[in-house]
Amino acid sequence: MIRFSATLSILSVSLLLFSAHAELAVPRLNSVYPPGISAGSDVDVEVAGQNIEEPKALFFSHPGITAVFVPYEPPKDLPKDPPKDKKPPEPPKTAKFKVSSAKDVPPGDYDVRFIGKFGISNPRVFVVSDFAEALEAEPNNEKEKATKVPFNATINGRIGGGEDVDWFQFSAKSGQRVLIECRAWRIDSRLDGFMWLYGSDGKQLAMSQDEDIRDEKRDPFIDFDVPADGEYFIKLTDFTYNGSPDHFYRVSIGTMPYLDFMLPPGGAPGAVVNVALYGRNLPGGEATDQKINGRPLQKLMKQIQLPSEPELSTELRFNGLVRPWSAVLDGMEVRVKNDAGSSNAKLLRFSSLPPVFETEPNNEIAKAQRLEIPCLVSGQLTREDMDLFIFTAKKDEKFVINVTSNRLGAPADPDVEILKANGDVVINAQDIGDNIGQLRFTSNGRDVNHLFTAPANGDFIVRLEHLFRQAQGGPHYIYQLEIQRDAEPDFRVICSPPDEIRIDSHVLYQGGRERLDILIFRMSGHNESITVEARNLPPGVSADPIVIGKDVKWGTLVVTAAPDAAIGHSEIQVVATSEIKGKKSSRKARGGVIVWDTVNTPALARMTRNIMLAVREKAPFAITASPAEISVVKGQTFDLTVTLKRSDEMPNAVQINGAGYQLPPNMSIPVKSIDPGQTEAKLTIATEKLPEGTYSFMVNGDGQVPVGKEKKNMRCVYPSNTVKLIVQPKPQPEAKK
Ligand SMILES: [Ca+2]
Ligand SMILES: [Ca+2]
Ligand SMILES: [Ca+2]
Ligand SMILES: [Ca+2]
Repeated sequence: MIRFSATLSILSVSLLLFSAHAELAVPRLNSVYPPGISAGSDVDVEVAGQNIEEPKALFFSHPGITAVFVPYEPPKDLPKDPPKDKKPPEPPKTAKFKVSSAKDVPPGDYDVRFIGKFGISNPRVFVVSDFAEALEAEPNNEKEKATKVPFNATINGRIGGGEDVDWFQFSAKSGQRVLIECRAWRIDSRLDGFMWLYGSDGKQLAMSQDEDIRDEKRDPFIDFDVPADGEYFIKLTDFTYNGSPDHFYRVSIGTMPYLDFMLPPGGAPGAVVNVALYGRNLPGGEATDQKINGRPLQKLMKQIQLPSEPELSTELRFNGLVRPWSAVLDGMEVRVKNDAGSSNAKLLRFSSLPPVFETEPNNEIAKAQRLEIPCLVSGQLTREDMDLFIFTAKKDEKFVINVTSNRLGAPADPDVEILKANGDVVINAQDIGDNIGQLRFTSNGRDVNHLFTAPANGDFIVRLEHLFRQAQGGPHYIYQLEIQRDAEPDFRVICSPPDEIRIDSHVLYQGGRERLDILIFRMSGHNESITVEARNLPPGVSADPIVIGKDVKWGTLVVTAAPDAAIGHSEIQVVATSEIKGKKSSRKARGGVIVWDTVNTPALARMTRNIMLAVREKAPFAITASPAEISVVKGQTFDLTVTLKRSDEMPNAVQINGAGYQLPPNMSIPVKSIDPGQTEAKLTIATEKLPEGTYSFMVNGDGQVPVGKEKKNMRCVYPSNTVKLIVQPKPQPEAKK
């Protein structure tokens, strides 16, 4: 039961009403170690997770990365005398693969998924770099046993159990600006890193717990000027002294470039944009007086051509981390490269509004910057800064005021007030409360998107500041402020596996059905119905298009596999089409997944780089609802016949219900049981409370399936086919006076 309520209290109540989606075992990928590779090389990786029996392949989101399964061979040199005080650890369920990356794979984060007996897994990040790569070597818990690592390289390691500490030693030269960046939390690890830097004399030179990436405040970063030629030492551990194979990390050490932010952080599709990149070790970068945490920034101008193709300019192509609240943006990534290698990625956002830069001073009403609407202002919120803008409105004109800052990766918490010209506050705009995915893809955030209706003719002022401006702020607190009249409605779409609180993937059984859950961002008042269809489905798999009704933000596309559909996996496309100002427009769905399980708080989730579907053997049961298309006058009831097809191993009852997913507004599905020996149930459904319109819905089949040799019952919930329902208006009665 998904509800789009804004308050947490209702959210937690509604939680009691839905449970995790139940299905047969699907592979669950927890870690791939090492979690990265240098382009043009190969490496043996260890894959750990659950239900990873009979490994077949790894699938990467870039075709230049491939893997071959390496069958298990027992170690030849088992220790003869294991320590008596320690029990030997349970042998982990792991699989080995040899992974290769082609030379031309661009540096970035890619998705890797495991494929085995039970289908395809969730993704994990797999990084391709243009640095040398190395592995930590235990024991390295003391400075004296530090792993010696190359310079301008990335070290892959894990913080294991038992308060593991990892020490590294590297050589650096006087005058070098050395950046030490740990990436863990941002590449799906559980590590909350804590990092120190020491000279060879044991003197602590720097320490970092987490850097200014506000929502990803878990990965340490050290930037230091090498005082003298010599050996330097890094100590890394988990902040809470946790550890496990899931606490993997990558630490890069060297003079590679690092991008902090860029201005403007976007441009119009098809345009050539002159962007000022700010960062460290930038190739040809010039010094500036701007600093972050006391460290000076360089500036580098770069001309960037933005794509003009409509399909590209409504996509987000970014081989870095994208959390749910940023998944609505469109854009591309920007990196720079110096002799040591490539930088991190920053998002360059697409927007076709006329660009403007903020002009300081603009901290008071008398100095508010005059704006012509529509426009997109790029600006910065330094400490104690306030940015005021003034524009003219007519009574009842509607403006969308959209501030994008946190969603661009800036640490700001933008706060917006709209004032009258005399300074009286008209509106204090709220943070974006739109949560399209509830716990599984929690999309509300700190940025602001406000629909403002002018209460009178005259000038109005937007006052923008960082919520904690007294204590925080800086050049990297960048933002984009968009103001437009009658903004064009639009929508973006996320496709997610069905489980709402646990790691999950799209796995379908021959002769069975499964859900692809569709979550909708409706922007600038978009409320039209949306048709969603799947393309590039594997042979033998089909999906009827669904209609997501006006204003509805959630739908379920059902994929059905023929009994003889080929076992395998493929990348699929999910496309949503709707009207924007009377014109049909299509948007490709983006993938969204849970990174780690949750119980009753928002799951750590992220966008994926593709949507994958696997087919495997024989569904335990499947239900079919008929008729598949119904037209009814509002107020009438209609009948639905649900037929059940069981596999030979499945003799049990199946309950038919409408729980755990979004039904058309005010519709309810009566609960019925199809008992052992029976194959059919009849449902009568009322339409009195349904708004007129076209809807798609499905019913659930919920049954206990005997699994394995012991025939242990396992609860499985599978959807029926999609039923299309058209609710016609009631005939108008004679008007009564
Ligand atoms: Ca370690
Ligand atoms: Ca260690
Ligand atoms: Ca400013
Ligand atoms: Ca200002």
